[in-house]
Amino acid sequence: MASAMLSITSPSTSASLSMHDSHKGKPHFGGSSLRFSKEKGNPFSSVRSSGRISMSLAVNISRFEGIPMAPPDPILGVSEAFRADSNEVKLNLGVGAYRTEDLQPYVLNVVKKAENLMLERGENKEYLPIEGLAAFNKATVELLLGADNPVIKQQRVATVQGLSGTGSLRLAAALIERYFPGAKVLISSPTWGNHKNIFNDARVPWSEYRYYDPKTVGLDFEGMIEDIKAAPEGSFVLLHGCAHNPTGIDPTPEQWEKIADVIQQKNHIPFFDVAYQGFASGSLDEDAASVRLFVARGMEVLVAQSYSKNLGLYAERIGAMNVVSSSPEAAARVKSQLKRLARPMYSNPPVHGARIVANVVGDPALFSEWKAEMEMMAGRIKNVRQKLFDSISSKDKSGKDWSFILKQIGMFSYTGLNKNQSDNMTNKWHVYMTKDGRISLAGLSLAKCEYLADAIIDSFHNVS
Ligand code: PLA
Repeated sequence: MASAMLSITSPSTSASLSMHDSHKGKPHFGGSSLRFSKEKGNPFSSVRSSGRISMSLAVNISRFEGIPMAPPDPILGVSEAFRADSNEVKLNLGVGAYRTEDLQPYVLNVVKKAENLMLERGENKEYLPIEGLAAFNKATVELLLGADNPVIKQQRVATVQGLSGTGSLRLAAALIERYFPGAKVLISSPTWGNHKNIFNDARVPWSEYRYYDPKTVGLDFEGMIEDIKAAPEGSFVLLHGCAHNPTGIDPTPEQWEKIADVIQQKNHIPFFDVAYQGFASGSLDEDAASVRLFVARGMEVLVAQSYSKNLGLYAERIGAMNVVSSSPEAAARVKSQLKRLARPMYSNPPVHGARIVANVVGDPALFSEWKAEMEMMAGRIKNVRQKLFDSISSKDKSGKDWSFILKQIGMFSYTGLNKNQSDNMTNKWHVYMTKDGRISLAGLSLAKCEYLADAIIDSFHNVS
């Protein structure tokens, strides 16, 4: 609430007035309403002279009065609303965060083992170099491209540790803004909601290419190719490496080849967001096939990586930005600029998650244990996907085809529910989800599938 202290002095009077509401009872002097002088250093205190009355105005209205309330985040805001709901049946299918069958958060065993190793070694807490932990950077690029990929041996990849997927994308956006002024980033329609925020904040122009076809509940491949072709030469094309968020629909290997053809023809630069490697299919290699295909063609490629999902390191903020370049010299220059951009933003990245990744990937026993745990997580999601489909198909007598649920991959299902229907899911059924109709199957258990099926059927048929 605004409040202001007003003191008025004259040879004969001295008065003090306090205002607690900027709308009601606002005093007017000589017909002019209370205004703040912008010329003075402090815009909220002014001294005015009016005839023989001199007014000294000390106003303790907040300096942040002009800052409006921001809307809740469309994804993370869902978790806030979920926490505020006291109903026991509530279900959080908003954010993509893996839960066990008991709907509890899960810390991977390999992560605990890696942390024990770190304790035993008594690692210190010194600053990392700006580019991050060397052992992590080596491990992460090898995991992405395959350890024997020639571009690694030829030192053609600039890899810097980033603040998970988001921070890595943001760093690359800053590089684009600085060295490719005016270049556009093409993003899929729809895409992960934060992509637009990232490029907006970095002042990088973007436009959308067609991706999802609601009629087929599948990929609009023709539209995608047309839009990529029509974009100005040398645009960046943002692609989801696997498990497209939010649709769960990926191009086939043949389609990836055609996408690479057009991108090459148009001299575009592919920019991959790899947030789910190993989490979509259960195989690290299979989920990196799209990126490797582009790299094998000799193309220059940007790749942001995240370990939030595949190693469950959400809060550790560990990921990387990789720029595959056509020469080791170009890679060295790009890396130097990524470091230069990172230094004033966050100086250097956090060490804990980087050590976990380096320990897990660098130790053959832990590495194979990780792969088994990843398969287990991906498998649990596939099981609830199947059970949800079975439950909906047997309960819904309308004849609607729900088989799209089984065609989607990764942790999400794009249900096709509109905003009103999604609101009904939350308001009536206490199922928390994003308003675009996306549900995170990683937050669902087999036991809750029937309940969710009832909620979806009700929302779909009874709400328009
Ligand atoms: N890229 C994509 C495609 C993502 O889906 C996410 C996370 C990220 C990057 C970034 O994750 P990170 O910064 O933790 O590495 N998307 C989540 C979470 C899982 C979120 O919105 O932040 C989602 O629910 O969509």
